[in-house]
Amino acid sequence: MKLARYRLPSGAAGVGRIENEQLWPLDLSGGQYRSLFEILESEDPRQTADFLSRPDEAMPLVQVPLLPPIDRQEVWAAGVTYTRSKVARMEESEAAASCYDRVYESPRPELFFKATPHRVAGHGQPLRIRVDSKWNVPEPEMTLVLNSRLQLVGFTIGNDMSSRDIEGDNPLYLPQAKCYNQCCGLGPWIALAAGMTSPEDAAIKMAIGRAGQVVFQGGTSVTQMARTFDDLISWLGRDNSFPNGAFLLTGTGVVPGTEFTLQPGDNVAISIDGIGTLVNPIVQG
Ligand code: DO4
Ligand code: MG
Repeated sequence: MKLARYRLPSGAAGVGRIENEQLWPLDLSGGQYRSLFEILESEDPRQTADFLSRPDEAMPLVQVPLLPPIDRQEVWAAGVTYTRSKVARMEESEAAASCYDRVYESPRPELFFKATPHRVAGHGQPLRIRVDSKWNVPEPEMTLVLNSRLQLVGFTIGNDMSSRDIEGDNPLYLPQAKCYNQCCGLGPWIALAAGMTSPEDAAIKMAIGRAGQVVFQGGTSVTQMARTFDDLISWLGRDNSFPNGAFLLTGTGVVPGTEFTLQPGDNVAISIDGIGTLVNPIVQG
């Protein structure tokens, strides 16, 4: 089952279930479940969403303004979990090359804080290139949806926008290369884990469009990831609590060549098997 957040005509946010290209609103007026967060916190989110579904009020999905599928959660990310990312980091930063080599091999993964909900863009909403950066890429990442008990309750698509020149200049600049306004794409919705085959072998594809042409396309598979979902979650939860739940991007296995940089006006489409396709236009300034 897939759950989306969307904009109601009143301007408030609603939660809906996606079925056959339609959105079935969930009734959040009963008091017990008033938000996506509360549904994800429930004992069985799929059963809860089923109970709240209003199929008689179904709307064609194309007419629904989707919002990012996040309301209160923190967003974290793992890095250097695929060989392709390790090689790309070593190319962009001579000074720190051995750090990336070591983190790829060591038991402790690289985990970093990525975003708060207001820095996240949903399907169709713009993602940003930092105004002080000249070398930027999108990173297509399988993203885990965790409740406050760090249970894996769903999956979504993440775009970990990255400023390669800032990070490459000095690894201590990583938080600035990664975390700024509209730095993270999430969506188009959450595929609930219950009843779904765990996407441990899902294909991840990315295409970047510019002026009607595809200027980059690439892909990978979650099978290429050097770590498991459970391992990343257990490191995230070490002496760290998430009262509002968390999203965890699991790292990129797709990095365009060093000559490529995103430009304002580009369109980034990321597809992951079993979840869907997240599309975002790119802006700067
Ligand atoms: O070490 C920098 C971040 C790497 C990253 O974001 C990734 O591998 O996806
Ligand atoms: Mg990344």
